[in-house]
Amino acid sequence: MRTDTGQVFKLEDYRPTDYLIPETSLTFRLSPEATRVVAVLTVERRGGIAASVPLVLDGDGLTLTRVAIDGRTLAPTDFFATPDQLTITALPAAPRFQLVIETELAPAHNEALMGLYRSSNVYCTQCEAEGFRRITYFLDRPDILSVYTVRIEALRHEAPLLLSNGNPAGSGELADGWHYARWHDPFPKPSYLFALVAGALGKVADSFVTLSGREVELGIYVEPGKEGLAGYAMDALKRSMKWDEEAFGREYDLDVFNIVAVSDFNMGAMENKGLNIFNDKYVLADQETATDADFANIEAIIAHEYFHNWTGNRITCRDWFQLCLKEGLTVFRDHEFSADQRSRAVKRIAEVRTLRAHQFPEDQGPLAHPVRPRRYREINNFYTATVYEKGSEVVRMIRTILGAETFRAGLDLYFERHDGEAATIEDFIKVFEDASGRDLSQFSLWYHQAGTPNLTISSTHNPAAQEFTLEIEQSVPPTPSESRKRLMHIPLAFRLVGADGKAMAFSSVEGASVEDGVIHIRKRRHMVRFSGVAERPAISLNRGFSAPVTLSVEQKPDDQFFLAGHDDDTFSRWQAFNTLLTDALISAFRQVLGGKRPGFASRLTKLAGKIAGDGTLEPAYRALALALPSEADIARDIGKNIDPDAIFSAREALTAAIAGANREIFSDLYDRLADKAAFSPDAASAGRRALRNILLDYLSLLPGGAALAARHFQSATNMTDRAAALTVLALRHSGSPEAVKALADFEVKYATDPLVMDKWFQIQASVPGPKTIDAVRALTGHPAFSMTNPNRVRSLVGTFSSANQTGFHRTDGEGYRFFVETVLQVEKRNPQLAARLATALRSWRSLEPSRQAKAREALLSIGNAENLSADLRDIVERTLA
Ligand code: 0A1
Ligand code: ZN
Repeated sequence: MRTDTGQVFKLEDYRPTDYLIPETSLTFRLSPEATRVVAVLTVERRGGIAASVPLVLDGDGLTLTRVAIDGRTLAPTDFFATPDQLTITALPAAPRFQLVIETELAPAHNEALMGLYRSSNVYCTQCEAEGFRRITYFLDRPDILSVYTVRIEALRHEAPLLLSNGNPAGSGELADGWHYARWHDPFPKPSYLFALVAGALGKVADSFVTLSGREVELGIYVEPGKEGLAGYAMDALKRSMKWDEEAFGREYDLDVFNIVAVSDFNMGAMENKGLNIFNDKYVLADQETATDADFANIEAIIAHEYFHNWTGNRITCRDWFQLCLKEGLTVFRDHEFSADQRSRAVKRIAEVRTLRAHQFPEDQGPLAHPVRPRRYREINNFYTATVYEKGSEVVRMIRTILGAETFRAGLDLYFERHDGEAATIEDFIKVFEDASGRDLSQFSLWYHQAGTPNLTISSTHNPAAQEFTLEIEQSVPPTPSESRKRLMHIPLAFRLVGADGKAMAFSSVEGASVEDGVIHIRKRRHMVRFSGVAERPAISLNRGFSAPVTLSVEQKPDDQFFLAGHDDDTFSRWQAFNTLLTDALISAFRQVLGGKRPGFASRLTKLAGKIAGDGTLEPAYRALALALPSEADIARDIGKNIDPDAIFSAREALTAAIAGANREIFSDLYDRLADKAAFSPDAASAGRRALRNILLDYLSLLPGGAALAARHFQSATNMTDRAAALTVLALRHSGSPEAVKALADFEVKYATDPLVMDKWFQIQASVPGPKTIDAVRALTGHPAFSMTNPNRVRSLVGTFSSANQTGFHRTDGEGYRFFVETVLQVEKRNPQLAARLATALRSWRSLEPSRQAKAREALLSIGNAENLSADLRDIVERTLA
């Protein structure tokens, strides 16, 4: 484990290296305990650098067995090696030489899942961000682009399949049952994109003909026997390849494209050139084992990794501060893909919900950082919602400002100008400036400044003058180490809506630049005056969520109700209803704190019924509208002095009120939505299931609810319905005979399917209330649970600590004690996973004082543990700062 050195990496310290490595040839002789790696590097000294300047290579826990230059083994005095660095001082005078480095690894003991490791007897690698240095000494940074040739040797019976990046370049038999394969990747790439897989795997094969008529062989490799579960992933891959050609003119460039699913993986998936490695959760699916959400995730992640081939691989990042260059842009691309494959309106709402659930709390808490950070201690901790999701929103805003056509011209220029390079955010912004002739310098603050901007907006109407005025004020709250903020350029899409629900015209506007329905806010305060507005309009703001900001709007409830029923922008219509729900929940929370029973306006609860039954709206949209803001959403909007129990009661009360007010509509619709057709994972069918399942959630609160959910569970013909019913039983009817039976039946049925058991762990970890901690503790001893598998840990421990507000924040601090124990236990093997778990307490300062004190104590006790990894120390110290 890499312990913390306390070193802080700074953007301004970036310097190009003195040496380059244009060619890398690697030979692996694979064995679980002692794998030999021979790296033959062509090293080039840059012009102007003296031969006396040593070559300093990165390592991480390496065992060096030999170093040679130009065929001569170096003497111990010619170099200095530690497990974490190799410094060679005796270098040839010639500007180009061949360096051979031999190392020995024990993949079977690599539990951090970085570098070369074993997952269920399969050798695999993970090199982003700095895992390559756990394989060999190298200039392990993304601006060192090298052409790789790889030879893999293994015992044929142990590893019949040998894969690496690029195209196959030969294979054959060796003595004693060994065999080998060679791979060559003609595209220069950074070391973080290197990959190797070797083992016994099942294959699903297909092919794809590119726009220019080249045939690409496609392979998806899975655990033998699971080939039948890879069909959806293959279909998603082919659709992604086609879409990238049509939407962005990007064609695939190698002869093969392979995907391997492994069961031990720290993240979702990895875009290694020509050889994507996936967490098997995001490959394997059928109706029996995967939910509609799983299908949608698989489609999105397959697309995301594939799209990286251009945005990340062909054009990579100069340094890790530029991570959003590949991630923000690639998330934007996968969002667009899913929007085109599914429903754009529904997709946008789902994206915004995710952003608010994950990125807003990050931006509003101690871990806030700019989309392009300027410093880090541990880069693994910067694969964040800010870099990914906010990064994508920033790209979306560029498109909003430039218009779709100019945006596309800018991207074309980006591919043309920077193909084969390691680029920066400045390069990225420049192509859009050049393509549009606009100055994006103020806009670029979105990359450099942390925090979620807020817009305070009020309006006045002067009927005599036929003038409607919006007073808009922007503010960006202070964030760690950025107390003073500069004014941002915020593109705010809007519409004035008349009583007939249609857009109201205006004759002129002054006070801000307004183009194509977008107000460009650039100053602290704008008075935006619309002339020729006879009647007072309702105002639809931040349409389509044009900017990732919070709004404080003085809006009359009547207008909000009107927009919730009439806004023609589906996102804003959803938003209007969601705001009404949030406002009601916040006042209910206050009532609960004041010892009162919360009450709700009947026009609100009735509107829920109206939306549910509105056949003009897509079922998936209706399901999203009926999903109340989560407890965490409510806590975030309240902001301080959070009592999770009071939030829970308020939310329960509103759910019951909506169910009670709409009994007949809901139950009638629930019956009508029963699917009689054969299962299909398409968006429309999934939408109908989503609506029916949320109706079940409401109906389960009415008399006979547990029995209804039990019937739903038993008659389910797919995992979406089965898991939804189990959730309702476990969460709403915890401890009931129906819940106990369903949980037991599920466990028996899926005991040998780890990915399905994850759902079982997850559901039980979500049960609200003080007793859940005991169940979670007990489940850590379940035979299907393992502290070494990231998916298992996230399902049980991760769900409990980041998605169970009442259980985790139990008043006596027991949830936090469990959290400290498990984080420290996980950290010993897998620091990256532990650091992610530890972010569950990032919003500790918004808790009420007693919980806050206990949460702080928990963080301090992690911080005081000995030999803490760089990953965990970084998170804990920033959270406490
Ligand atoms: N680049 C991947 C994410 C990723 C990052 C780090 C990893 O290992 C520590 C693995 C994957 C993506 O964006 O999909
Ligand atoms: Zn990515």
